[in-house]
Amino acid sequence: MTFKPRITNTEQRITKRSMATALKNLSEYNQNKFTDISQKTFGIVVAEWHDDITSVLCQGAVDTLLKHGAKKENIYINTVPGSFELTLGAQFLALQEEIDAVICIGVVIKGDTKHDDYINNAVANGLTNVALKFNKPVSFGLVTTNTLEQALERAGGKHGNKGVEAAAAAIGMLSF
Ligand code: RBF
Repeated sequence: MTFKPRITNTEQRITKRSMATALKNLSEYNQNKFTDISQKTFGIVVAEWHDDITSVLCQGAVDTLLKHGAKKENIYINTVPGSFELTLGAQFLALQEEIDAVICIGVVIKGDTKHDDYINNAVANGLTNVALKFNKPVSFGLVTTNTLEQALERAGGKHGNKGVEAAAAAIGMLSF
């Protein structure tokens, strides 16, 4: 069986798309190609470490899903102790047939030791594996910063809200 991809206007996508960058700080994304998500079900996994920040990221993700037509009753939010546990949390959700996409949210702040490297790499690899294993979008809303201030800037501050972008990425992949 051959798979014929739908051709999209790449140029338009590239010029219109602008996640937070040094030049453009607010969370923006190309919603032109978003599919109808009114019947889609989302699972959000949120780490409890730095929960004052992860809760803001989670709210950003939920608001974005609702803004684009998801139904409140089709959004499931689960917490895990820390970001390291996001991978298994994502797998638990991806296993559920009714869940169409998983959004993972955490904040890892660099400390005196290399814990952040281990956690961040494990989460990046782990979430990639879950997405490929279950053939479902699993988005990486992990804020990895050197300082608390930098994390706050990415949770509704001058660098936007990475929860918004994680939700937009999940919708974007459902629209693939
Ligand atoms: N979890 C986070 O989500 N963010 C952190 O910044 C974070 N820092 C940690 C620092 C150290 C030294 C350790 C041991 C754990 C940290 N965790 C953090 C928790 C980690 O993600 C996980 O929940 C625990 O290691 C238990 O598996």
